[in-house]
Parts: sequence; structure tokens; C-alpha cells
Amino acid sequence: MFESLQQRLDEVFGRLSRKGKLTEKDVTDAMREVRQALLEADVNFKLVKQFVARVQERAIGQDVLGSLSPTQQVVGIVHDELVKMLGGEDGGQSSKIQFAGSPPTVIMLVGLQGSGKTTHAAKLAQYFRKNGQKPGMVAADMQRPAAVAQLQQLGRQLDIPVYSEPAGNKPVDITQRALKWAREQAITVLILDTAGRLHIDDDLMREVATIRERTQPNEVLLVVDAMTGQDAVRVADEFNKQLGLTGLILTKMDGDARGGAALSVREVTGVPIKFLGTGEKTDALEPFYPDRLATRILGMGDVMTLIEKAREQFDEQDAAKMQKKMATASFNLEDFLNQMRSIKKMGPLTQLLEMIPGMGQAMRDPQMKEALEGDQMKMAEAIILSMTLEERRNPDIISGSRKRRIAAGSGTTPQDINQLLTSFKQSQKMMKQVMGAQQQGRKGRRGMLGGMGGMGGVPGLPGGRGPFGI
Ligand SMILES: Nc1nc2c(ncn2[C@@H]2O[C@H](COP(=O)(O)OP(=O)(O)O)[C@@H](O)[C@H]2O)c(=O)[nH]1
Ligand SMILES: [Mg+2]
Repeated sequence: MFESLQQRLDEVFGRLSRKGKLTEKDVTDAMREVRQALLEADVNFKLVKQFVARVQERAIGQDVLGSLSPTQQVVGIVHDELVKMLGGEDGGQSSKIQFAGSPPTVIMLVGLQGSGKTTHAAKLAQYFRKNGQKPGMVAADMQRPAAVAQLQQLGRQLDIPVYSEPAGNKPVDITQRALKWAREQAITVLILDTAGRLHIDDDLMREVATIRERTQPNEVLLVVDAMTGQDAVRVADEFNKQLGLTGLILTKMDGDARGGAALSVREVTGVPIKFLGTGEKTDALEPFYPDRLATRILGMGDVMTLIEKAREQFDEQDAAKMQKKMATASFNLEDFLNQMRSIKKMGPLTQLLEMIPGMGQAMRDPQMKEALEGDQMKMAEAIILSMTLEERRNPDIISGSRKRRIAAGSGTTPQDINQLLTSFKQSQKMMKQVMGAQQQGRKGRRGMLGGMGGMGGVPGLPGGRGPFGI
């Protein structure tokens, strides 16, 4: 997400900070590069112009030139203006979902075909269930018979009730009856998956407008494909003018989208972004926080989102237990396997690591990327799976003959087993040092990253260091 923009800004501010004191010309030159970087990221050109002018005016006006850390101040102003551009002036309030006074809260998804409506109906349902709601979904896309089946299948997979009717029935009537069904089923959040078209046309708008009128949804969210760049912004503007939207879901943010749509759409349309879709799986959804995204774009990481993701997978007790195990070096290969699986559930490793301050840079190193995304993790998993429980708990007993058996079972060589065991021992030692020191320092109090105590030390990676540096 935003990789090349991040990299460009990183370069610009890196050069600037090496200068020490700044002249007005330094700032102007840097802002020219920022302008170029934003244009290359496909941000709307009018916005880029305004953005650069505002930053420049503030940077020069605020007398940052003579201050001790002028570059930091310039970055601070850029951050501020990015937050504003993303709609964060109200502290992100407008990005929150409006719940109904009395349930069900009705959320209607609209958008062009293929933008991700059906997928995001399921993602939202799962997200709301995690937050204590009882979600239900409505198959109101009667354009294609496959659309109903797709939603039904997602519902079965996630165990979320789906309301549907036979082909030939009208979407407006279906949604009306679905409302009654939702009340009977005590559903608290009802998500309507409506039909899309290849292009905006009057038929589509009429159908959607009628459903809106009759069901009075609390939210009308446009699902737009961020990969389509400024087209996504135009689609959003058109839908908003014709229909009136309460929010946006930008999907496919995991693709090679340059990010321009995400950066422009709020200011151009005035409609707040509420969620980002970051993958095909049903848990690849992030609630949108303007401030967090701005921080991420500037390569300062997004520790808050990372912690939330970790919390979803690791319960507090497990994390505390794990931390203790690490500190006393009783962390074994069985624990390691479990952790590796929990981490995998959080999403692609490279995506997670980018949220750690300063890691964005490291993630651009192709070797690092390869190590994390490539076969090494899979190989480590295969090796551990070929071990007996006893061997996982007590790797010291793994003799030469056991190694040959494990290698044969996992399709690896005894050398691979050696390498895994060596780096596991190394990281066990390092864990003990780092975690022990941390526990001493904190005296049991869990700090910001406490919940992630159980995530470090992935053996088998370059230098035997885990991705979290421990
Ligand atoms: N990579 C990626 N693919 C997505 C995302 N959301 C949806 N898709 C894919 O986009 C395609 C169209 O999605 P679908 O939900 O059927 O779109 P709809 O026609 O608007 O209902 C499917 O192949 C989805 O797997 C996302 O956030 N990231
Ligand atoms: Mg669909």
C-alpha cells in the first residue's frame, strides 16, 4: 500500500534532513519533489497544487527555517495536511459507522460490478460480529443468478445468515421482506448486497434509489476499486451526486494501486472513507482512520492497527503466558508453530511489518521480502510438522537418525533441519535476553507492545533474527 509514494517522500525528507538548517529555497525544492511524488501516485492535480501551496505557506510562515529540527517540522506540517486531506479534521468521527437507534442498523452497499460489494458484505458482517453485533446479509443483486449463490456461499462459510429469494423477484420487494426477517431473527446489523453494472446507467441508479427510499438505510456505502485510480474518484462523485452517499469503502488497496484514489476521493467528493479492503480473504478489512493512514504514508508505521490485529488473534492470557515462556527460554518449537499460524491469520507478513515504524524501508529490500514471503516460512512449518510432539517440545533430543526421518517427512535435507534448529536456539537465547530485560523494566506492567510479546523470533530468517528484531 502506497509503497512508491512512501519511498519517494522518504527520499525527499532524508535529503532535507541531511542539510541541517534550511533555506526558503530548500523548502521550495523539497515541495516541488513532493508535488511530483503525489502526481505520480495519481492524486488529483488540483488537490496536489492546493496541498503543496498550503504546506509551503505554513512551513515558511511558521519560521521553521531557523528552528533546531526544521525537517521534522516540515514533515509534521505535511502529516497535518495529509490528515486534513483524508478527512481527519474532526478526529476521524465522520469515518465511523452510524448505528440505528433501534436495531437493525441497515447498511446498503452500492457500486459498479466487480468493485467488491459481495466480498465486502461478508467482510463487514464478520467485522461487526467481532464487535459484538449479530449480522445478517441480503442478496439483493438479482442481475446474475451467480451473485445470490456467491453471497449464500460466503454466508455458509462464515456462518452468517443470508436472506435470499428465487430469481425473478424484485430487489425492492426482497429488501422490504428482508427487513421483516431481520427483526424476527433479532439481527442487529443488516447488510444489503445490491446489483452493480459495468458503467453508471439510469436503470441502476433508479433501482438503487428505490431500494434506498423504501428501506431507509442508516448507511449507504459506495464500494470502489482503488486500483482504478482517478476513475474511482469520478465514480464516487457521480454516485454521490445522484444518490447521496454516507461513506466509501476503498477496495483492493493491497494491489499495486498507487494510492491516488484514497488520497483524493474524500476532498473531491466530501464523502468520508469508512473502510479499506486489503485482500481477497474475508478478514482483509480495516476501519479507516485518517491519522493512521497519513502516518503510514510518511513511513512512520501504524502501530495502533497492528496491535488491534494482534489482539484479534492472541488473547491477553495467551500473550502473557508466551511472554513468560520466552523470558525463561521454555519457548519450544510447538509454541513456535502455533505462533507462526496465529501470525499468518493476521495477514501477509510483509503487510504487517510495514505498520512498524521504520520497517517500511526494510520491506523494500527484495531479499527481506523474499525471505518473508518466500518458501522459508513454509519450509520451517513443514519441518516442525514432521516432528513428533516430543521433539517439538524438546528439540535437544533430535539426533542424526531423527533428523534424517524429519528431512524425509518434510521433503528437506538434514542440513535444513540443522539450520532451523540453530537459528531457533539463537532466537531462543535472544528472546530470553530481550524479554527478560523488558519484564524487569516493566515489573509486570504491559506496555504498548505487550500484547505482541509472543510474536517475535522467527527462526530460519536471515541472521536468525525475527521480523520484530528479537
Ligand atoms: N485483492 C483484492 N481483491 C478483492 C478485494 N475485494 C474484492 N476483491 C476481488 O474482486 C473480485 C470481485 O469481487 P465481488 O465482491 O464479487 O464484486 P461485486 O461484483 O462488486 O460484488 C473478486 O474476485 C474478489 O475476490 C480486495 O480488497 N483485494
Ligand atoms: Mg456481487
